[in-house]
Amino acid sequence: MRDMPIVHEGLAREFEHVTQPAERERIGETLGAGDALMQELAYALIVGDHREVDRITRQALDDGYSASTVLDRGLVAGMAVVGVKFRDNVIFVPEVLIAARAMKAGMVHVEPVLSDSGVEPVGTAVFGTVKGDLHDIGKNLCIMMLRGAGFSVHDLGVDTKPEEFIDAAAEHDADLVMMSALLTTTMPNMGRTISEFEDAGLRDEYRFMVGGAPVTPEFADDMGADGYGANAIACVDRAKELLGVGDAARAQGPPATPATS
Ligand code: B12
Repeated sequence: MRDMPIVHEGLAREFEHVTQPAERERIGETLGAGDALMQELAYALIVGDHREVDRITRQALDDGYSASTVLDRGLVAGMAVVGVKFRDNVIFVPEVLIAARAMKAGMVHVEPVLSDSGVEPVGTAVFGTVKGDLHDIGKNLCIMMLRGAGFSVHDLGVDTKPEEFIDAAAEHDADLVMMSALLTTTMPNMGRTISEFEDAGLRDEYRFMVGGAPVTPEFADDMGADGYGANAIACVDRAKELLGVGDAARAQGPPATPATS
């Protein structure tokens, strides 16, 4: 195991909560790859200081940091530590909500940079977090990246029922129906949604993509999805593959999300 240097004192203390060797290596590497400013950003996110996240993200983008660096080494890396602390009962829902609010304070500044692809839409997607599930950070990241790659994406929000996917896909004449789930209890709702399209005789009208931390490629296959992606980059790549869109439209994107549980 090899930890990279974490120079920010507060962040180093927070990192002590990450005790599993594989997680220490993966998350430590991402945090350590960030410079002092990125580590300050990750720390501000972990402690839920949305004003600091807002300030540092703006400063970083003004200073010429790429959106993907800010996302990967600051915001997403910080959220990985939050995920570990939550799972290990070091923090609870209120603290996670506060961290999520801080995440959004940063994403607001990253979004216009990622979404500004300047190309004609290469495809249309409807994208929602499935019924019963309120997690939307990963979905929002994927949407930013898809828009940055030239897709027109209609955000259906969270707790999206199968009939809402069906209605939105028809309304927007979508090519892709994209679903996110973060809970093992809501993952099956992705398969149920596909079944409802099937029952309505609409299965072959669209391509279905699924993702979210607990989703595996095998699970995606089993439920009859056409595509799966482990992170926002894979989401864009697979979406382009499914629609036969070339690499030319590819925009800059953040590296993979460090999984934390
Ligand atoms: C933030 C968070 C919350 C916040 C959500 C705020 C928000 N606006 O999203 C709040 C506090 C609301 C919350 C609530 C709960 N949560 Co929660 N939460 C998390 C946490 C810490 C981080 C999730 C996150 O944002 N990750 C960062 C993003 C960037 O990653 P991501 O979502 O995985 O997305 C990436 C990929 O998966 C992929 N992707 C995502 N979607 C899609 C879709 C497609 C099509 C593709 C291709 C790719 C793709 O690309 C994304 C970008 O790279 C996770 C821990 C974790 N490690 O996941 C727990 C976690 C998901 N939560 C958990 C739990 C238990 C809950 C609660 C039940 C807690 C409770 N007791 O009430 C509730 C459920 C509420 C509900 N009904 O949904 C558990 C789930 C356990 C399980 N096995 O099901 C986790 C794993 C924590 C844990 N280890 O215990 N949570």
